[in-house]
Amino acid sequence: MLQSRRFKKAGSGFAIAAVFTFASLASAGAQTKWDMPTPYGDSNFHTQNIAEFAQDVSAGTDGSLTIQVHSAGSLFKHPEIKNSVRKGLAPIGEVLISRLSNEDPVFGVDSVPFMADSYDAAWDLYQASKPALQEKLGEQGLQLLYAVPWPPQGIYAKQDIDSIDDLRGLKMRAYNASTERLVQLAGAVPTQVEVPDLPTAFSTGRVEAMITSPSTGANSKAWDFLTHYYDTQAWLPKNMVIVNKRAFDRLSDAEKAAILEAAGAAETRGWEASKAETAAKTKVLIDNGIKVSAPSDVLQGSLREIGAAMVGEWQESAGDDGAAIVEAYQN
Ligand code: PCA
Repeated sequence: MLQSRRFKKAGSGFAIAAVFTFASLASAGAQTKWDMPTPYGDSNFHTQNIAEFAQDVSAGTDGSLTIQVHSAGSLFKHPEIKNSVRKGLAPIGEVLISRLSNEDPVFGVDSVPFMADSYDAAWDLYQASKPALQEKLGEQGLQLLYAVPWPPQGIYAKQDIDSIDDLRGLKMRAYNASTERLVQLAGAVPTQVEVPDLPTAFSTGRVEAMITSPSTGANSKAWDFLTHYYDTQAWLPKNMVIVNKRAFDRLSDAEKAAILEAAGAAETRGWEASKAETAAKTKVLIDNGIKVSAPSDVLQGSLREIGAAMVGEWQESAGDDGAAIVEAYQN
């Protein structure tokens, strides 16, 4: 159990109280330390936002609750983070929501190509899908604290991609079920690779192209192994911070309030940071020699066709939950 009540609540053991002075007893409040696994590296804006969130929690609880962030899959690898929080091995953690779409299509709604391809649309879709998201997490004893999108997703390659045919046969990196499906529908070959493993996967030839954000491209120094970026703005997948409900319920009311307040601030800050990140990291790509361009009309047309097919597939698999989300989104 990584979560530790380091010290028992003051007064819970009278033998200890007997040897403490009154003054030291008053300062010896309950101390809780939470370990927090996250999938992405320290230079990433999501991780930096989480570091600020952790500071806010510590400040807001006068240090009675501290969160230690374990980034880049160092405590639990990305595919294990959700279950580690569910089981209480870690009380809190971050995951890409759509990593969980194999469990339930509701988790994949933000990664269906072109369903919501701007920040405004992504926000509306988040609001429309939040009740279902909270419900699905709740069934697993998990609670949503906040969610923040990645910048819009585009295509990285080592050559010109003028039409979808140029992707045919390429070994393309995938990061969730929907990128895998998109790659398949484009006639390319998907391989799942976590962000911290990207440089190795490219340098050893396991993959030769990918779809991700300017953020992840810049953080992984894409210019070391890729040359082209096409700004297709296909979707904005979100990360979420989740907490184990039992761990949350054990907190004091003041600690609960502090964590919820810090989460609200992190969500607002994160959406703003993501928008700023899009332009900033696209510039980093350009400055390092990546050829950044808009996709050709034919390429974008084919991607939109694939997107439309995937919207259909998603709606079919998501059934009534999906229909409710789409209806709320359209209103
Ligand atoms: N970066 C993450 C998810 C989406 C993104 O922009 C990744 O590439 O895995």
